[in-house]
Amino acid sequence: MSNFKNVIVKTPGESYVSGLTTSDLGTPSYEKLLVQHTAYIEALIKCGVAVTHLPASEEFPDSTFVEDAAVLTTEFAVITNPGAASRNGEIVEIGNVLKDFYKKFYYIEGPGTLDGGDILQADNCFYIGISDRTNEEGARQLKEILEGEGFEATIIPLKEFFHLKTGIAYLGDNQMVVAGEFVNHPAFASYEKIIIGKEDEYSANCIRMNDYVIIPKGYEETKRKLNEAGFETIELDMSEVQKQDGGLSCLSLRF
Ligand code: CIR
Repeated sequence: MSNFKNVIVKTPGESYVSGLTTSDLGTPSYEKLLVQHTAYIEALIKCGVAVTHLPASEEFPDSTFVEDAAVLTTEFAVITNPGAASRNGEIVEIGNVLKDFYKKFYYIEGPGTLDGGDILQADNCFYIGISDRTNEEGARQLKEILEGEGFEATIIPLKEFFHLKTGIAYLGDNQMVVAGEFVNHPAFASYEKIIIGKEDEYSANCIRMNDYVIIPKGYEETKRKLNEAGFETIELDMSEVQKQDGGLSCLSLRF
């Protein structure tokens, strides 16, 4: 789980600032966003992965959030069927790029919808959130694909979070970062938990990348908890990403 060799990232286009959001944090600065995106790529390189860097697509304002277009394992790729109409076409480019890395593909098909942000892998177990973007049929299709490939899959209807991974991250070695509705959720009872408080909730979307955990900047409690648990952290300013409901995991496909 923490042994990644490749990542795919995509430069945000200028249209990013008019993409989808539910936040009231204001309009992002495109210039600041590009600086933050470049720092994100540099952090991934520091973690020792090869970066496939896709150019911006103005016709898809949210397409820098590449995580939503696919679910990847070591052996196969699942191309999703993103639940937001304006984002659905993003799967074409990602599907093409993944042909350089995978031979085996599965597809989520309508009426099923599914966003990669709703999928969390913890070793042999997958957790599939049902959200405004991922519906029951999409979740059911993915569960069937994963179980057919020998994985366990648990469906988790979300109560508050935007995507499943908005509030949870797996660090490897049975350790789970959890916030909000996941803190006492029975599905995660068997994990060793790093609990993130309400005010630090945004930092629950962090990513274990090989020897590091990348976290958003400005969450001292989260950094302290992770460092105490033995993880080396890299902090990144995510302000312009957060304004469009995005987090660290959303900006890459890691495999
Ligand atoms: C959207 O609404 O689709 C984007 N503005 C944010 C997507 C964030 N992606 C993720 O959490 N995986």
